[in-house]
Amino acid sequence: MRLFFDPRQLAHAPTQELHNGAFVPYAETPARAEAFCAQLHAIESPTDHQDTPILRVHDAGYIEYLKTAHARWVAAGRQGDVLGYVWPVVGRRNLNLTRIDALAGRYSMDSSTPLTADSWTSAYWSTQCALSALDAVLAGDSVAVGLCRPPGHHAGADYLGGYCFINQAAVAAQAARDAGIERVAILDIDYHHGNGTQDIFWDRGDVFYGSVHADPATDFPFYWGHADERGEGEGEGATLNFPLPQGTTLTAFRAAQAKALDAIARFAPGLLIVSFGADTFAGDPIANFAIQTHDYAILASDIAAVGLPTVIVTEGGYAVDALGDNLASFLSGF
Ligand code: Q9C
Ligand code: ZN
Repeated sequence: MRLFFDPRQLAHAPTQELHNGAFVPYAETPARAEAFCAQLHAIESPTDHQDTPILRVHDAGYIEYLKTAHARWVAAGRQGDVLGYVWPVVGRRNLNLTRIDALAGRYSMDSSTPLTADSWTSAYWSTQCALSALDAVLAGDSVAVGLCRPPGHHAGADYLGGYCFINQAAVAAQAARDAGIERVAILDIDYHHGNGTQDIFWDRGDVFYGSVHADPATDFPFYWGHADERGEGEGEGATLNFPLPQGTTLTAFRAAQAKALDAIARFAPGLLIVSFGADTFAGDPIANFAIQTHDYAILASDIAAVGLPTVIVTEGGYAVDALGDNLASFLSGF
């Protein structure tokens, strides 16, 4: 199984995030990626696919913002990381404003995702890992892994959020479409709903999105991931959500994942992309499911049994000391 990681993914290191009204240490640390790599062998450097596949999914103005926001922040006399504080409420006009604070609201969906001078570089190489894993599978491997950090599934076409800047799963899915695969399915089993991935493919019938996650009535990102969200237009029925209550253990999670996998099998994709988050782990510091380390091998076996060529990208997982074991257990199921 080929695995891809680039040390430039470690550079992005915000110091703090706004959490429940106070600044706390940032949960999405470079140490997470070091924990992935410590357990795994023969990790390869990704191939550089440039910006082109990223711009197939993301808005050009948004990508320009990611590249320049920190320099604009410094030019405005600020210190520390870029963080917005005013958001355009749904329905406000899309004005062509240039002040950094206006842009920070325009291009984000939350206040938990500080942008540093290195965020673009780390997110860029995280994305190249997903694209390199896709290359391996397109060349005939049955499964390959992008060790993606920072993660991606909360990032939409024109917004960052939830520790995510570029949506690796979405970029890989679109690249697979562009390589001639007619239908692509994304299975998202991070603790949180992947609002960005859902938004990007909401009205498309060629990319299926199925997610098992904590009920957004109680958990981030709140405004996405409810069971009645099923896509629209040509995408109607190609989005499926399985929200679960806090405290969920393997049995209920596995049953929900089985429903998502049944729908994926019926969709008959040429490729499966798995957004894997280990924040469903019982010991996760910011989440509330109760999956155990050895459970991940069982969940992965169920996915592998569907028999689709599979690209795995990593999303969340914040119990750093257990993260390497949890990922290794998951990969062992393949
Ligand atoms: N008080 C991923 O797992 N922080 N993102 C919420 C709640 C955002 C998690 C703060 C959690 C995002 C990829
Ligand atoms: Zn998550």
